Amino acid sequence: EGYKNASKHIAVLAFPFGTHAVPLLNIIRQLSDACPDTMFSFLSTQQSNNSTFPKNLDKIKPFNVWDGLPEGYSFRGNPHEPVDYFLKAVPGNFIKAIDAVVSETGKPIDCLITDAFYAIGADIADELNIPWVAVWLAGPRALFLHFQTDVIRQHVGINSPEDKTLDFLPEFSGIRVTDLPNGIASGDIDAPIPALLHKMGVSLSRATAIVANSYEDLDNTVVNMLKLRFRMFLNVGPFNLVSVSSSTVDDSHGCLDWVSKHEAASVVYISFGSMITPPPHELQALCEALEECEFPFLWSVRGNPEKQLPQGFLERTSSKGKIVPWAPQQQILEYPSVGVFVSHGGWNSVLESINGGVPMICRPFFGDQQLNTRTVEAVWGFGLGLEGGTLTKEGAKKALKLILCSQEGKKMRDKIRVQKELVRKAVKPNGSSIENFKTLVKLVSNTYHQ
Ligand code: U2F
Repeated sequence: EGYKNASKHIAVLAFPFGTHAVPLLNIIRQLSDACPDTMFSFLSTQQSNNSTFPKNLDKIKPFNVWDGLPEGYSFRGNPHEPVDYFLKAVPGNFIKAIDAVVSETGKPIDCLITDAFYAIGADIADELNIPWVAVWLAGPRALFLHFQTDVIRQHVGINSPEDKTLDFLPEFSGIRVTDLPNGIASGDIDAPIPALLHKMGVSLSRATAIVANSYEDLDNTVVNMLKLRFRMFLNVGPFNLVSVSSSTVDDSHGCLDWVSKHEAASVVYISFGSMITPPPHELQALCEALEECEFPFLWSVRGNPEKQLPQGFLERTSSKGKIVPWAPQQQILEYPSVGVFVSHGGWNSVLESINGGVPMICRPFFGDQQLNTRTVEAVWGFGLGLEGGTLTKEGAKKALKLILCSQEGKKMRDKIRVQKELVRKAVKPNGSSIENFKTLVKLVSNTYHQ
């Protein structure tokens, strides 16, 4: 239907895990609003499409690709397992789905937009003779490191025992080899995700444009280094702020009412993102720290809190704490009562903390999270990592008290509020993210099928 009258057809390939598909769809919705004569086909797994698509969108149609899971597969708790299966099905599943979409709609594809993870986008776009726009959903610093993987390996080797810093890369002298995403210079570099990201780093210079979920003023020197190396590097983020049409707030657990009733900078907000639950002894340590410090807290817990948290904790802390299965995080962090965010250091969480002006305590687990943690702590100075990298009772108490009760914590708050002003400016009319978005719209609407 919509396809017949559309003058252009853009295919979007999403990565169906973590917080990738949601911000990608948000920026696509914004793009769709700006390009009303274009149809978008959004390709992801059925599970991802079911949870990502809020309702039937007029000009963005979901298409399901095979998830690669063996028949009868049941999830046993390791979040990496379905990812590895899925990556075995890529690119075959996408190529098949693109063919199906084209024959079903009768519309050839004029432009390919993919999660930057898919270097295969370069080949597909070459074959169809159309532009490839790669969307990088994390920070510029992580992207730069993936792009420089071979250089880093030449300097520090692979799995070398020394703890070197990356001082051979400008702007990275505060970053240690141990802060790198797994698989750049340590771990199993041939595992599916490291192999995918390595290939991405090598192929991104073939992209017509790279669109990043960040803004110009954050890590500006690194951003400028990326601009020099790529054909077009556009910071259009934070996508969740740039795309206003998509903000429907689900506050079914009354979190916003709860945070609104507390004093300025007094509440601890806790969330480890969409995929992670810390191990039991760390949950225990965090609970003990919260009980002893007596700060009010709001905690978004994946799974069953009765089972995961120490016995009696929920009852003992019921007057001080609120535990929910999912929270409107971005809005919560905008309340002045939130004083600190205990996080896993996921990129969206970093952006939302900046948008709220809330200093962070990070307990990273995988991917870019350790890099984000180190950057927050040592480069930007608006948050803390933990001694030894994990949650202990004393470590958590110390970090919470430092941020909520000390002069140093106040300095961190001042620093993150400077970024807060900058991010708000970036997404206002004439702001840098909005101007970059206009460039993207121009690029996408000038494409035609040759
Ligand atoms: C992966 O991200 P995650 O999903 O683990 O973590 P974030 O990037 O921080 O995104 C979490 C999002 O989920 C939202 C929250 C963020 O937008 O506001 N959320 C919520 O609304 N309510 C809740 O109760 C809990 C979370 C990966 F693990 C990271 O390392 C990457 O940086 C990231 C982007 O590539 O993807």
